[in-house]
Amino acid sequence: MHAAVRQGGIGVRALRLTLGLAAASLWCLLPRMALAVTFDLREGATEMSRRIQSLHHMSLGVCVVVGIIVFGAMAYSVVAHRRSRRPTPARFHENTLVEIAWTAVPALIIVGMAVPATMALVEIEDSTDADLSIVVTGSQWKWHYRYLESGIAFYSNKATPQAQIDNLEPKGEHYLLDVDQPLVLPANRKVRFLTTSDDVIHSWWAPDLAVKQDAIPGFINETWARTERPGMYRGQCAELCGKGHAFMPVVVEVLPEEEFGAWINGQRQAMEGASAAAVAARSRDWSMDELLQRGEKIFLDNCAECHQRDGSGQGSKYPALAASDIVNGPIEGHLDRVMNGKADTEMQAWAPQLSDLDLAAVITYERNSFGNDTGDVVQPMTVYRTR
Ligand SMILES: [Cu+2]
Repeated sequence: MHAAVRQGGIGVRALRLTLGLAAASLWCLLPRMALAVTFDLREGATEMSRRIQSLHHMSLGVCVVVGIIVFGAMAYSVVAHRRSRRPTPARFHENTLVEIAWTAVPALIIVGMAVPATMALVEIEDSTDADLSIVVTGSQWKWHYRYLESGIAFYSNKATPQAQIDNLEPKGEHYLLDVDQPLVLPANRKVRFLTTSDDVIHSWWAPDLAVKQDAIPGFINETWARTERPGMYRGQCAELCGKGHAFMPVVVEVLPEEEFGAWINGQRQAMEGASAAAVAARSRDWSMDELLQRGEKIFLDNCAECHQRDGSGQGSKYPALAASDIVNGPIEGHLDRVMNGKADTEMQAWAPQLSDLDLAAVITYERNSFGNDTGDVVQPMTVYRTR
């Protein structure tokens, strides 16, 4: 009798200690809650991104409550039933009620979490009734966007200057998260994304749009987003895709609907302007200086990442251009390599990506830089005829 009272007293003390510790740790954690917000899933700019965030909060809440109960019970049991207190343990087996409870309660919790999550997933997969469709193609290491309805298409290259990457300049605000031409979408419209790839597996990820879709060569994956708030949203490739993986940002600019219409018209005019400019570019001869100046920029934006700004390359995978046989050999061979790439290597075909003038400029630059001194001037017309 005496011993039972003593044991009961210790049990209550242990319980109080456990609860006290739990309360104290919660109290200590409170100031850190604000910090936790920065690590939270972001709210994003779509109804779906908010839904995903609240699903995450719900699941996290359930995990925290279950964790406190389970670890609290464990701590209590370890303290209250320690060997020094109960040298002779109780020996009982089976308790139907407890067994039903510990099966049924977790099952109910799982179903309670799975139902809303599955409903969200089904909706994410449903890209029917889209207002416009965009083919998103991953390409080492940039994204290409094609608007199916209007035919507008362009590459979206990283805009971070190579000098910032090489630590020659301080890093800008949107370091490696900036592109020359963002994907432009209308607000409040259901946009269907058809993702695929030119080479290896990439993943198009725009966190604020709650879209992360693998881009796989030979396959087309579908997803969609309806963005409510106009603005700039930034993301990146989310599937390790080679050396330039960190250098293919995703930037989405969401415009109010009427501005989007104007943007489409502007793009159409720009495409017409570009073909007129291409005709003008090849109808005259360009001087060495003009081509070198332009070529250096094209080289730094597109080639320096692999071949290095001084043309020294990086081992056999990214050959040096300085004293290279191809760069110093016949112009036709050099043109072929740059325009058509090399199979089974990361040297891609630049003919679809650069204009005649840009190709002429970069080839002229390579043939007359890094100690190469061919004296060759390659004209846009030569490139045009090679296409
Ligand atoms: Cu990647």
